[in-house]
Amino acid sequence: MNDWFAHHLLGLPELASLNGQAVDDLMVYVHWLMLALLVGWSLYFGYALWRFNAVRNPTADYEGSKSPLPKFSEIAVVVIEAVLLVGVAIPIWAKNVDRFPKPEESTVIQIMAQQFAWNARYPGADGKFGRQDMKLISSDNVFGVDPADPAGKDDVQVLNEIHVVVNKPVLIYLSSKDVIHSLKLVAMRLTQDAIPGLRIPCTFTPTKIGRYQIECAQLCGNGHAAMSGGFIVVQSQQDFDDWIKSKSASGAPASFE
Ligand SMILES: [Cu+2]
Repeated sequence: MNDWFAHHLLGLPELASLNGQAVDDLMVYVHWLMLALLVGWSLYFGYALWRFNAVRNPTADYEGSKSPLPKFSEIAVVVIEAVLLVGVAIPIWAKNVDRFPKPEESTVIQIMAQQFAWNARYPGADGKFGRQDMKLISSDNVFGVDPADPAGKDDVQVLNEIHVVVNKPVLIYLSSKDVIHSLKLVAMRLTQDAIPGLRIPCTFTPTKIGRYQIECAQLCGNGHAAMSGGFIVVQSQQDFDDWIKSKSASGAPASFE
């Protein structure tokens, strides 16, 4: 019932992550409440038009309704809203900003937003990122990678096409090279600001193989719209391994002019 409501009536976009179900459920609950309020208020409006019209009430009644119903229905609405906020919304938020999957069990990616593209970096076969230093950051080394560190030799850097493995948690460390951007993955129900100087963890678990658009959710300059040229590609472990291999074999990291 909830799924039907979400996709046929509310028109929510395609859902492709495990964590996103709770977000959709919350949206459905809020809309059920709004629907109940709409119907309730409409019925009351119709009743008031009939009950208090001039024909039935030739002289005005200055005391109005004495029914306790309005007070109880208001209290009920406040209670339901409090439950939605404290019992549903805040726990979803708390879980998403506080509980992250173990790196060993995840696809770990560093994402560096910049005007106007998404750089992504993978640790490669050894599972370790090479040393990075802020002082080394330049236009063709956005992650400040130290070329002398052997752990970084097999790291893979890509631009605008970020591959992940289906049904495996993705652990992203998000940052920005220049201004505030925001990584928005609608199908994954994930939105996180990318802030220069901060490395912010965020996570989702993709559940459907496919190609999903990345959007920037902060107006970040005149090429802002171009940042929707980024994609998340969800694939099987085998396809992902082949892709990483082909990328690390190609040597020099992709860079953005
Ligand atoms: Cu942006």
